[in-house]
Formats: sequence, structure tokens, C-alpha cells
Amino acid sequence: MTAVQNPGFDRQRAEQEIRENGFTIVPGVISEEELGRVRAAIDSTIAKMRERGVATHTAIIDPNDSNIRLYNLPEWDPAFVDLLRNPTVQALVDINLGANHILSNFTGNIALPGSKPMKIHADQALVIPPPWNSAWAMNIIWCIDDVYEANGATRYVAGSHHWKNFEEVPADVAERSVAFEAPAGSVIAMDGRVWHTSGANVTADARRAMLFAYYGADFIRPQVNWEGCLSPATKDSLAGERVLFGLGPMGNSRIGGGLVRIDQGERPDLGKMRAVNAQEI
Ligand SMILES: O=C(O)CCC(=O)C(=O)O
Repeated sequence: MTAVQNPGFDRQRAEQEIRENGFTIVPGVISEEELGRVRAAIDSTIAKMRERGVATHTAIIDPNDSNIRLYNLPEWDPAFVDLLRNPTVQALVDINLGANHILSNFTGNIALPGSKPMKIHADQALVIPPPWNSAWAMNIIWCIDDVYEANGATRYVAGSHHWKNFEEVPADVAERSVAFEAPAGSVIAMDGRVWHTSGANVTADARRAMLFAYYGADFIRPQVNWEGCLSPATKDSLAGERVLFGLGPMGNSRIGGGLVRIDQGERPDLGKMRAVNAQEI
């Protein structure tokens, strides 16, 4: 997959939208040809999971099996790892998390006609106790199909990235949600504090495939332990991404963003570390 920064990408505008609205949508991050490769990878992953007896329906999350859930994407196909290498996406993740981030999870949700919403939530609230003062997580949502209200596009609650604790979450939070709209090949970069849910797919025959690359600041324990999730062959196939996955015996040693070795007589610059990792909004 070609790793070129999307020529239409405007970092400054993206940053402003993320700060103000909690998300930005960047169209055309991957081409039609690349989309074809990712769609084929999704289909082969579903087939492989089923062949190996791995469940594709998660009953505790989705009301029925019209949602196909794919977990541990990097293990199933290199096309998914290629998505993580996309320079536009790397720039988007840097906006919220700086250079010191880790891939916390990478999953897919294929909403078929008949699928219904999951429970509304904010990803950061699932892994970090309140108060959520800082953006310490970011979801990069890959739109593999056109996404819109009727085919069950992800729904978000405007302004919810400012909510700092559960008391601020209104009882009618789900009713306040609105659907994202984006053409296939777009990426939605969403602050981890945005409350969101999947929509209902009420179409007769439109499939909605979306992939969720969820990143956290590297001092936060990731949702999955990649050391246990990835096979030796997949780990060997990774180059620069070993740090992104926190792999290896020293995988946790970058915590705080480049701590220098104390035995070399240097002390970490705590102020600088916080500035990178905790961008107060
Ligand atoms: O599929 C969607 O639209 C949302 C998925 C989601 O938020 C999740 O899996 O946590």
C-alpha cells in the first residue's frame, strides 16, 4: 500500500476541528484500489475466523448477529498493518497524543442490514477513571464503505469530549447522538472522550464496514496485550511498528515519552513530558 500523505490533508484545520468538535473527517485517505485490498482482507478474515471457530458475534456488545466483530486485525492480514503506516493517520494521532502513543486495540465492526446500536460509551472512559481532563486516547475510524445514517454509521454526541465525569453525561445521551457521514476511504479521527455508539443499519442491502484503530498515551495500559495477541510470524513481519505495539521485554520502557536513563545522570523533563502527553483543552 502506498504511504503518501493525502494531498488534501490540512493538519491545522484538523487540529482545530478536533479541539472544537472532538473529531475531524479526512476524505480520500486510501484509494479505491487500496479499499479493494482492505475489503478482501475483511472478507478473508471473516472466513478464517469462522473456519477456526472464532466467534464473529459478540453477544455482550451487539443486540444481534447482524454485527460482525473482528478482533486482533493485525494478526489476520498485513493489509491492516499497512493502514497503521499511513502518514495522514500518523499525523492525526500525533495531534492528540504526540509522538508517545501506543496502539491500544484494532478491531472491525461490519454492520449488516438489521444490525442495531450497541451501548453508548466513550473509549477513554472505558480505560481511564474520571476526571477526563486531557485527551489521552484517540480513535482512528476507517470508513471502508460509504457511511451514513441509514446504514448504521457510528453516531457521536457533539461536545461530549468536554464532559469530565459520569455526572456530566445526560440521561438522554443516546438520543442526542447524530450519525457521521463520510465516503468510503475516509478516516474519522475522534478524541477518545467523545461519546458514541454504532447506528442501526435499516437498509435492505448496504453493508457498513468500519475499522477502529484505538490509540492511547503510552503510559496507559493498552486494551489488548499485543505480546499475547500476535503470533511470532506477525511480530517478525513488523518493522518500526514494534514500538507502536509495545512489543518486547522493554516494550514499556518508553513510558512518559523518552525517559532518559537515570544511571546516566540525567533526569527526565517532567514538564515537557506532560506537555506532549497531556494536552489540556
Ligand atoms: O461500530 C461502530 O459504529 C462503533 C463501534 C464502537 O464504538 C466500539 O466497538 O466500541
